[in-house]
Amino acid sequence: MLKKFLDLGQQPLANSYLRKSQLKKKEKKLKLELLFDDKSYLVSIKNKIPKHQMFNSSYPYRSSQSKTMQISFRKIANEIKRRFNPKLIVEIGSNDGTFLKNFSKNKIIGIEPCKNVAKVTKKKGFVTIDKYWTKSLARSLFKKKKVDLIYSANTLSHIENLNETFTAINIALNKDGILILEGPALLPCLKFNIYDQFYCEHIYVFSTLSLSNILKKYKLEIFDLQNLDTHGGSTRYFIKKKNNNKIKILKAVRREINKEVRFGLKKFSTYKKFSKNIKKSKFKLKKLLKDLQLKNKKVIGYGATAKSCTVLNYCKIGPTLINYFLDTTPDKINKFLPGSKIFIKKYKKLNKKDVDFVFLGAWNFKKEIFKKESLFIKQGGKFITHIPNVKIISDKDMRGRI
Ligand code: DWN
Repeated sequence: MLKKFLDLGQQPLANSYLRKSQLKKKEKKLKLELLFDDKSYLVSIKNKIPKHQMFNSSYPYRSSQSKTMQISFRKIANEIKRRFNPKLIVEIGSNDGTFLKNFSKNKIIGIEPCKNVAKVTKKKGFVTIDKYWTKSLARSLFKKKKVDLIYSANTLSHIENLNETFTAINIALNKDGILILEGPALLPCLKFNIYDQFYCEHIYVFSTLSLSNILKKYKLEIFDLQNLDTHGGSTRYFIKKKNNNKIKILKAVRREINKEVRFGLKKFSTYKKFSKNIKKSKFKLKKLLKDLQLKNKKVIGYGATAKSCTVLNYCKIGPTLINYFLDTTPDKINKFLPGSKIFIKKYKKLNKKDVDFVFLGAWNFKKEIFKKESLFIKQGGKFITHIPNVKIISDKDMRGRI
């Protein structure tokens, strides 16, 4: 049975950044309500936006905009070569090629439906299919020549039709093939109050429990997994076909499921507790920003993320509390964040003479950001975060202890 545990209010489409000419226009919104299925343990959002309204030829997100992701993708690419030595790889959701660029062009095919992003890897000479991953696409590409390994990062959460996705994966993958899925993990979200992983694009946030239940239907099973720091806490799943007995299931899988059960991922009360924490977080963040405003402190945002769209609209934070955001992404600069209509400026190094406090919209990259902004920190500049709790980050925190 589906049980609602959190209502994050009316939310605009998280990656629909506004031009100045659009500020007066009505924005498309959805009521962002989180659901828990007490049978499959799957967490999802109730109201879904058609995929072509989100993933189209003006999609702004680029995975290459963070060194953390570049390093993470390079590491897994090297592990794949070492551990599996695949002849043919498919990446579902190849974005601007931060993962696929680690392979020779004749070994990998990118599937990227956002045409503006697919163009980036096509221009670099990589085979890139700018279509959604479907059964018919899998049949047309891989009916004869099967694939040794399918990799997909931060994509499965975005795809509503899981039946289509996994049926297509089974069509494409050869019998000893490996599927590697990674994405934001539910356990850290619940543990560290990461409510901003939920927005229109993230239809699901998976746990090992819920993903295992889904995979069973497609005769697939997890044989290994790794927990990653990326995106505030992700899990990377190594998956095989059930009838592939050449690979044994490692203890890490059972250990992770036990951890999730111990934390209470099977119990609705866990989600109700999370919901209470988020309501407190909303109150505290608004109060902190209002106090700083009363003291005439200058507060800006850093990283105009899809996640920050959820926070700003849930907490009703606008330009009077956060003056503007800095971001490195070309397609976001000189636009406005959806809903809050906070302006996004081209990134430039932080300096205490311009600003007193910086709200971390990209808190998931805080270590990378603190390294980049060491001068601002030395000048006494301060960062604000809401994860895991609302606070002004102290120097002690920034000395890598967080
Ligand atoms: O799942 C998704 C993840 C992978 O990326 C997509 N649905 C959409 C998107 O979510 P996000 O926007 O919350 O992702 P990021 O990777 O947390 O976004 C980081 C943002 O911060 C980018 O706009 C780039 C920017 N940034 C910056 O301006 N300076 C990032 C870093 C590290 C920096 O130093």
